[in-house]
Amino acid sequence: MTKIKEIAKAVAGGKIKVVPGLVQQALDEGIAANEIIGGMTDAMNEVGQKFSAGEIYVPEMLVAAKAMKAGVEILKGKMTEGEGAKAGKCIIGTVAGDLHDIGKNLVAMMIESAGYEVIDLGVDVPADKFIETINANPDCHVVACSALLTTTLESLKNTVAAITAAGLRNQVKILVGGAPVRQSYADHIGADGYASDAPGAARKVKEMYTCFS
Ligand code: B1M
Repeated sequence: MTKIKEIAKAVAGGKIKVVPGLVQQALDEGIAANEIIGGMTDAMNEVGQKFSAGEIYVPEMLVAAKAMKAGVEILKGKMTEGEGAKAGKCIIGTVAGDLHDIGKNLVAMMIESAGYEVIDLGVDVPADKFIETINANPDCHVVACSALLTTTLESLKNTVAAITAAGLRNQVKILVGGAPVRQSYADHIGADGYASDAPGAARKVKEMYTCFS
């Protein structure tokens, strides 16, 4: 079994204590951080499919998530996204009603590794909290909102609308993403940008900052 497959199996099986060691071994063997993340993400997709099929339940999904998070901890600072980033700030959070944070954390790590200061508001973030944080950081020009449930797409829409209603669209660009989000939905709700994955999100933040230089 390859190291990546071994890591994926341990993540899917929720082996929280085993995963960090395997990830470290993979790094020591010269395997790139992005490849390790890819293997762990595939494992989470498999977990999601099993959940949909009724083969596993929320507790199993939760331990798999904890195992992946333990692996991601080892990779902090090892993910890279290009050179020559322009410094700036980015506020990030998972929208109200949504507790998923693995993807959002990866996006935050990637944006950070691209040279930006990240203000991470966590999960289940109400629109008001985004607004309060934008107001408290007038030098921040990008807000990144993550949504993982089809039911919280509405919350994403409300967050964009609230930031617009607060008159903050001249100060910040809004980037949206997460598994159920598409470019068409981002356009529909009036977001400034969409990315399907963490490296893409970091690239979008850089692009958005060029509007303020
Ligand atoms: Co939940 N869950 N979950 N879950 N969960 C999904 C999302 C689901 C698809 C599983 C399934 O049914 N197949 C399903 C949603 C179905 C739908 O909406 N149509 C689901 C469900 C139903 C639920 C509950 C309702 C279950 C229940 O209680 N009955 C519940 C909801 C809780 C809530 O949020 N209110 C729930 C709970 C949970 C746990 C708490 C147990 C746990 C989350 C733990 C945690 O995050 N700390 C969990 C997990 C682990 C999953 C799956 C298995 C894995 C999610 C994940 O971490 N993926 C997931 C199935 C799946 O995704 N296949 C599932 C790995 C991660 C790297 O990918 O988050 O997609 P992802 O992030 C990617 C991209 O989306 C993108 O970049 C990331 C990396 O490249 N991206 C962005 C993300 N944010 C971005 C922002 C950007 C740009 C890109 O710009 C701002």
